[in-house]
Amino acid sequence: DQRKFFVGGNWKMNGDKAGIDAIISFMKGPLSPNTEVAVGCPQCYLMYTREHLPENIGVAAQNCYKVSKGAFTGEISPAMIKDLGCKWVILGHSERRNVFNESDQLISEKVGHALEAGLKVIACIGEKLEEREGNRTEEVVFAQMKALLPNISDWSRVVIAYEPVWAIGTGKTASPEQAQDVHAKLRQWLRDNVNAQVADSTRIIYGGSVTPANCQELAKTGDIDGFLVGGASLKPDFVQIINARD
Ligand code: G2H
Repeated sequence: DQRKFFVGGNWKMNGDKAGIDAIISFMKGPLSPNTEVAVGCPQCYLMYTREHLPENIGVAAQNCYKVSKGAFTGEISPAMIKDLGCKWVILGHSERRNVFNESDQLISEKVGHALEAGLKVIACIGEKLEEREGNRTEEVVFAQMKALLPNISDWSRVVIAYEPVWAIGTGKTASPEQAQDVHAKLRQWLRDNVNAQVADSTRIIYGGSVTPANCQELAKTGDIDGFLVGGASLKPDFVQIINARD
């Protein structure tokens, strides 16, 4: 399989040092060697987490800005993330898009700069409930992909996370059929708009209320190459999700 199963955690704005210690202790439990793992942690804990987590688990920032330094109060750059020894950044999460009004254009520029600076990127896309109900899912996710395209210089360092907004933190997971359907369309989109090699090798992971109870069925479909896990990544459940394919 040219796409190694990838499971990302997204702690969002949760945790403190004691909580991170607890997560680190269950992350030492046996993890499938067939899964690549990274955890997205709040920026103030990036260094602490990187220093304490086993080396084979990646650490991701949950956001960054589109330039390397300067007068941008409150922002952090990919160069800073790298300087702490972290290799990943999550960009375009629906909470960044919808709570903080980040546009397709800004997210695309952030992805471009993060890649140029040498980070690997988990780029998130996904439709809202009213868009799905209006049969606009394809149109929305294709537009999000199109916006990213001009700034992606190296697809081998990009993981696409498809996260239907109506499934995020709601306990409503997309069914394996619903998720697989969108993942297959995204892969076809890559084939048509980039090339066959990128379509075949790019991991497209699913996010939105993934739990130990639903991860195995989702992981069996042909085009779901892993997960981005929010709530469940704070609990030992995360290990079961990492091991979903075993
Ligand atoms: C979607 C997901 C992680 P949760 O945001 O990115 O969160 O698993 O809590 O729905």
